[in-house]
Amino acid sequence: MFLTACGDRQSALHAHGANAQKIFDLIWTFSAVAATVWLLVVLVLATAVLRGNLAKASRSPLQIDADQERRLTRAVGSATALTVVVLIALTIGSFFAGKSIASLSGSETVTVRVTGHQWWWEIRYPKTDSSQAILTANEIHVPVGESVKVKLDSLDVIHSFWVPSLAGKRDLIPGRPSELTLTADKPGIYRGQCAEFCGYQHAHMAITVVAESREAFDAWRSRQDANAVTPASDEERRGEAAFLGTGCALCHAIRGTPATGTVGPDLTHVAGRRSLAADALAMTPGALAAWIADPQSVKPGAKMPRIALSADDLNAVVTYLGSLE
Ligand code: HEC
Ligand SMILES: [Cu+2]
Repeated sequence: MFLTACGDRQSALHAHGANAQKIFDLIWTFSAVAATVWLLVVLVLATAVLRGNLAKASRSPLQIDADQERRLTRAVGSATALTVVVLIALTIGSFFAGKSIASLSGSETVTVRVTGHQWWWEIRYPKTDSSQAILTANEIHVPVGESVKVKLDSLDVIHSFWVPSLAGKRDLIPGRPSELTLTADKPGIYRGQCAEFCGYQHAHMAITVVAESREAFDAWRSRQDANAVTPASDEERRGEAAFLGTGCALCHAIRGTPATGTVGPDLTHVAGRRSLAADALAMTPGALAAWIADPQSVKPGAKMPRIALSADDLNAVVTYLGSLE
């Protein structure tokens, strides 16, 4: 297919959950109705052009035929009425699709809070009976087949949460929390994107949703529950010291260490994520080094400054962060 490059990781045309399916059905209804109307209009237009050419030969354009005028008025009147009926029908269809999406809420088994930042997503799972509250970034995990409540808020400007294969868009407006319900009906990795222009690095503000079995989700959650692993080698210890000593800790938290900054993503389990800096880079040691050495060349304007580290310190920090799974 000519759209294969788009894949189905991030596509409203590949719905993988009830919320997205309802929107997909609506897209098809609108497209089918619009295509039918367009075909009819083109047919009528073509007929009119052909018939007009024939009539021109036999009659003066100023000659008015009262009967024909009446017929034309009726035809145009009926077409206008039909247009209004179609518009009303589509409006009602879209209203009920919205209502049925809203009715998905109420049966959620998992809640996740998403806070928009320029240009990354803060992800928080509130405390449950078996687990403490957890804080992570840019990657949401959900158990497949279960309803998930996503609570949305922003701390700076307006962002929009959009994972097209799973749900419709929802804006994150500072001070005006909102929410949506989504279900992933197939295990997989779904990509989403900020869908409201939010500044320089808006295009590099992607989010990943990992839909996995209940067991895998619980295992992930209990890994997130744990504090960061303590450095096991000299290199990792050196990395931790450099991290704590050069200002990283002013902006980043690593649970279990004195680092408690909240300006940037929580790094307690950073190496367990699939990507870096809101999917700007894949999670590899090389990418981690490139990001820390010069975040501004990866995401110009990003709210993380370039911090001069010696090559050895940089390597040690990368080794240390790479151990935080
Ligand atoms: C002034 C605050 C600030 C300082 C200081 C800072 N960072 Fe960041 N950091 C950020 C912000 C903000 C982001 C998110 C950037 C984005 O994705 O747009 C970030 C992102 C990251 C990420 C990617 C996290 C993820 O989950 O994608 C890593 C790793 C990181 N910083 C490491 C460091 C290290 C190591 C240092 C010290 C050398 C450091 N940071 C210093 C603010 C800061
Ligand atoms: Cu945004």
